[in-house]
Amino acid sequence: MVLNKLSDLRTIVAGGTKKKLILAAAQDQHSLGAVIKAWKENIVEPILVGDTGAIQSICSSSNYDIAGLQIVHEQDVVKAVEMSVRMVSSRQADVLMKGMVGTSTLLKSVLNKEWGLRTGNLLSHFALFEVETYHKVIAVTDVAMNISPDLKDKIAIVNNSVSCLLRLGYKMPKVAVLGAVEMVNENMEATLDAALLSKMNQRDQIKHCIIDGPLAFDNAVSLESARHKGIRSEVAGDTDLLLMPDIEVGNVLYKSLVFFAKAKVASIILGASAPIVLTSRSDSEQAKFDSILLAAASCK
Ligand code: COD
Repeated sequence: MVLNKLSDLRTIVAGGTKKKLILAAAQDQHSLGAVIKAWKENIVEPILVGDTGAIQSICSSSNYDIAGLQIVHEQDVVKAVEMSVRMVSSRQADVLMKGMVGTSTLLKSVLNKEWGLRTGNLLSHFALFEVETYHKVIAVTDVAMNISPDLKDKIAIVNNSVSCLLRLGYKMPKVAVLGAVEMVNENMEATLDAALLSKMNQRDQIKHCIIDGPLAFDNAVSLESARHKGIRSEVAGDTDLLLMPDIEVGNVLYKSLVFFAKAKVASIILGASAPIVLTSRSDSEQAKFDSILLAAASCK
């Protein structure tokens, strides 16, 4: 199975048990809006950790009905985040979500060696896009966490993403490793890594997916483009997952899809002991809601 729309994630969530989500430093308007919508639609059971007064004030001015919702009071943001991470780490909840707190504060807590959500795996960012000009949902990694991944990191990033796609119901996701060109160029490191990843996949060193690369963006998403260039590839034109060479390329693609192509997006951090919804302030309430849906669907 593949996802044709982000809303297909609802079917996966509906088939499982309801997941508990902790919103850390919950006094954030858009995050609260998305979490309450997900609660009302029976997608997650939320626990809000943060400044009760500020949470109630946002909810009353936005007409959010939170009667019956569990709130744990902690005014201090750093302490609220620590409390939230500890609750997820001790299995009191299945998903962690970032509220009114900086990304680095949250990640530092997540990476805490004593009580964080480390598993020994690399943590990586995973985004799903629904864009009108592509025939199915397309996953993109890593556009927000690992700055300049080396080959070892890229293997971990592919493994994180492929495991997530398998949990979402994919069988053999098709992975395109992007470069600026589709030929191996010894001066372009991304193409060398791409060729190595493809060969490792052929030799079963990276399993449960079909990897091809280097592919330029056009060959990855358009069979016609690939044919024009004489590329024979099982992945070209039917990619499920795009592996980015680095955060700059990835982040520009992310923002281009959202701002120019009006793509819908859902994103989470993978590789920790629980999925983390870590959307940015510029993400819409819909993107935060879809990210909650993705986190709930991707739980083991
Ligand atoms: N996975 C697992 N462990 C990690 C990871 C990771 N991806 N990154 C760091 N660690 C561990 C290290 O092993 C180490 O034990 C500890 O965390 C600290 O490592 P540092 O000093 O290399 O990490 P930091 O704190 O300097 O940086 C980690 C960040 C994730 C903050 C950094 O990689 C970063 O700034 N990424 C980009 C975030 C960003 O700006 N995104 C844009 C959003 S739109």
